[in-house]
Amino acid sequence: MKKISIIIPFSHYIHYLEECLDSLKASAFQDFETLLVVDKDHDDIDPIIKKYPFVRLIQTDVHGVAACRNVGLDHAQGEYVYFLDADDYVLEDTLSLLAQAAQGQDIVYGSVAHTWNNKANYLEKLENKEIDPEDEAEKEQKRLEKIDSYKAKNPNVDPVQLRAVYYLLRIKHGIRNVTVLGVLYKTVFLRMYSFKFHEEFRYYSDMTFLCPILEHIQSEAYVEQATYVKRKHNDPINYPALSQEESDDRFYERIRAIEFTRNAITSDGIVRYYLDFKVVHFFTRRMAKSIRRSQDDRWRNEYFQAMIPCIENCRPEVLDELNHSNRKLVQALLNNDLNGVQKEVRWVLGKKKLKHVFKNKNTAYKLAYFHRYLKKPIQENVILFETFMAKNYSDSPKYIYEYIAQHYPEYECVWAINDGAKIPYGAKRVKRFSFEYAYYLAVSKYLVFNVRPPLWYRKREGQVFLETWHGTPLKRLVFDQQEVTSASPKYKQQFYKQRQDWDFLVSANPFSTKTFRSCFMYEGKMLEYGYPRNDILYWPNKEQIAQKLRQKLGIPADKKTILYAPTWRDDQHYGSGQYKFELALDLHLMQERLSDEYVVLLRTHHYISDKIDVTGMDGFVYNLSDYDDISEIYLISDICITDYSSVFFDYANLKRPILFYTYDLDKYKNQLRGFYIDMNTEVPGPLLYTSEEVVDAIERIDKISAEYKERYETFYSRFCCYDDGHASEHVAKALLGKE
Ligand code: C2G
Repeated sequence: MKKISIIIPFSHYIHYLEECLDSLKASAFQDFETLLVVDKDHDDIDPIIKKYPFVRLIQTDVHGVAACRNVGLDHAQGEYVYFLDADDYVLEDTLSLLAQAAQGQDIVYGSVAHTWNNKANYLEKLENKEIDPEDEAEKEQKRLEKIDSYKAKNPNVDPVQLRAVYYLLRIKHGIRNVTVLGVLYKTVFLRMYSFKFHEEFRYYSDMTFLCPILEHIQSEAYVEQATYVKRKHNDPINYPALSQEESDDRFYERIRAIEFTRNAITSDGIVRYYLDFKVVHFFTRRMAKSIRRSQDDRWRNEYFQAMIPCIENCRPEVLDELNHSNRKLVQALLNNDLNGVQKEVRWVLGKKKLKHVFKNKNTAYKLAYFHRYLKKPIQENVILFETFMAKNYSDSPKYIYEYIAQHYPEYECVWAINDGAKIPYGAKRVKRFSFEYAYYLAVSKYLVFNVRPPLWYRKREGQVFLETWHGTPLKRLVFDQQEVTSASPKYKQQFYKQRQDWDFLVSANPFSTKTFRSCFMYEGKMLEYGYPRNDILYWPNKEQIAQKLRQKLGIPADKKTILYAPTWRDDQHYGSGQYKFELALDLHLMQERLSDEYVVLLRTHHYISDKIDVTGMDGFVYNLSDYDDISEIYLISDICITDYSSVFFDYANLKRPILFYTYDLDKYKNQLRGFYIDMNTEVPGPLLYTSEEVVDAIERIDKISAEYKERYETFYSRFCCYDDGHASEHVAKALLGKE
């Protein structure tokens, strides 16, 4: 007999399942059987299942997680049963830790960690201490205190039950988080009492299984380090987890599942106490807010009515323990006093908001935005521009602006800009996240951005939003990105909403058009004229511009230039929007071998907060990371070295040599992002993996150019085909309706 039967219910999202089964394959403990119970409504698993010969496939004609788990229970032959969801995974030692502790107890449980990431990224975050173990220790301390305080009040409580309830009902989380995951259940114990999931429930069946079990256990063990990793889905639009599904039925199901579970529990002990606690918690913490704020009237009508008997049915001591404000809320509900509930919530939320404003005085401009500026009329001739979160004056918005300023002076142009960049033609300047900024976000008729506006921006009827974006995509973006490691885990959801505001999106080539449609799920108008920021690369006076810039920067007339412009890495950051960059290019070696002929122009991505140390390299390395506009830098660069940055799509317009310093290609491709095109066969230059290779390549740059000539031409006609120096004109006219 195997020690453990692992039951995996499966319906959708095969990529998650693969990672889940991989985690079992990698488990240090292998004395288990894997029952993959396939829902009748399921995705095709044939393409992957052969890769996992250890899996016992059980095809069913049942539907839903509860029913699939029950089928699994019927088939389980192991000494213990362990539920694993097809979108989650275990760590290498999870099962062995549990199995070692399992010496005949009814249940043995570990901890459940929540993440948005796959296993590789989760482990990396753990190693980098981005997942804080101290937080866990604090939680544990609180749990122990609660256990002691309950014991003091109820000296007769069964200590085995008490401990398990505290850990497994996860008091701090709502009803939604009652989970059967992370636990070994002794199979004979389950069979003795015929414990089953109630199949009527889609979202809340876990409590129908777990609560009666907790009431009957006689022995248990807890192994904190045995982690079950529960994965949240970062794409609730295309791949929603059960907890992210929108459903009209969810509220009533919750109430019905609570009632069902209350009836299934026989005694009036600790399990019942905590179930009631959770009901009240749900009402005071979540439902009350929806009653006040939701657009959906059901919260104030039928849901409100349905909650009354549910709370009436709670044990009185649970209500007695509430704080003043929550007691008032519950009392108002029990008196069927909707106004009373709303008044109390308004008061509590108002207090919170005020506290927040006092604490973060610099967010007062948002209040002004919502309460004053959005009520002002839209100004028909005002255009607001912003590039890279107001960090510089550059990219396509700069060139669109300059075209408009020269040809349509009747428009009032406003630039969101944080530093001292010079802006010609007299545009008004506002600092990002200031009262003036909020004002212009609200009243400008036109908005031109190359990244997204702040999340709190609300597009008004009559506003026209032009999204220029900031590069032809090589790295996978948004909905094409499986993992989101750097941005907010809610990135995809937020993006989905924000991209609905775009009236126009700029595309530099047919490839971008196709890719943007898919990665942004964008169906709106595409402006396919090339990149306004690349116009300068075609201007007839580009040589003069280059000469002037070389002089300004003090680059010796007899030296050629090598631009090194790498991108940022999703996994290397200090805090939000602040990325680390460790220079992997050996500048000393370059100086040693190339300085007779070349100088290096170093340019980090705007996300990078590290200042690269170039001391002792004066006259050889020019750090242009703070220079506003990279397009101007292209004009003075004889060779461009990059990695996975979109820089090379633009630079290729100049038809000058490009080298790719891809020292971390595998990680970038397989773990961090993934690419849209094959770097090995489609980019217009060689992939180089060491500084020596880079230097060698520069020394024989003419040969390399000849070698890559054909590939460069194909690349040029595929990606630079729209750029002709007139993109700004076309885009500006489209924006202002002047075509
Ligand atoms: N850039 C720069 N200096 C660098 C890297 C980038 O000035 N060292 C500028 C270039 O204009 C580049 C743009 O920032 O085209 C975007 O940078 P990427 O490195 O491509 O990275 P990211 O900001 O993630 O954008 O579709 C494009 C993607 O969205 C990538």
